[in-house]
Amino acid sequence: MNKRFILTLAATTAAFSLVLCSPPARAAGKTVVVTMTDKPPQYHPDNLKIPVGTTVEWQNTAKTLHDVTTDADSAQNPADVKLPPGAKSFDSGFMAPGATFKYTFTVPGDYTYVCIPHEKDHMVGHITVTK
Ligand SMILES: [Cu+2]
Repeated sequence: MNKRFILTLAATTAAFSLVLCSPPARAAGKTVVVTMTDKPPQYHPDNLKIPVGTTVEWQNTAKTLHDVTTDADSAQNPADVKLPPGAKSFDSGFMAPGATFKYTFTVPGDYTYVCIPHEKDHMVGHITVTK
């Protein structure tokens, strides 16, 4: 085998690995970004309408901890979060500045999520997932 062949083989293998290792969500739907800020503590945008199969990536672009939860047991007020029937709750855990969290929405309906450290400051987001 000559050097050029080996390089071509390596490049082809790398390209195949990228294709094979991509999460299925990528292939199924788009990714929409929601950023998080400190002053005031908010999600941007705080209202989204997305088709089922879309992945939302939250990015903590702020300087303090934030999170994303639809878990009624974690919320200070369980009524602050909402899930459609059949959907499982999700929780990013505390996200340090620069951290990201992804979730792919597979169940249509209305979601309301909160940031636990800023729930009292009304750091709330809504997502409507359409069929
Ligand atoms: Cu927050």
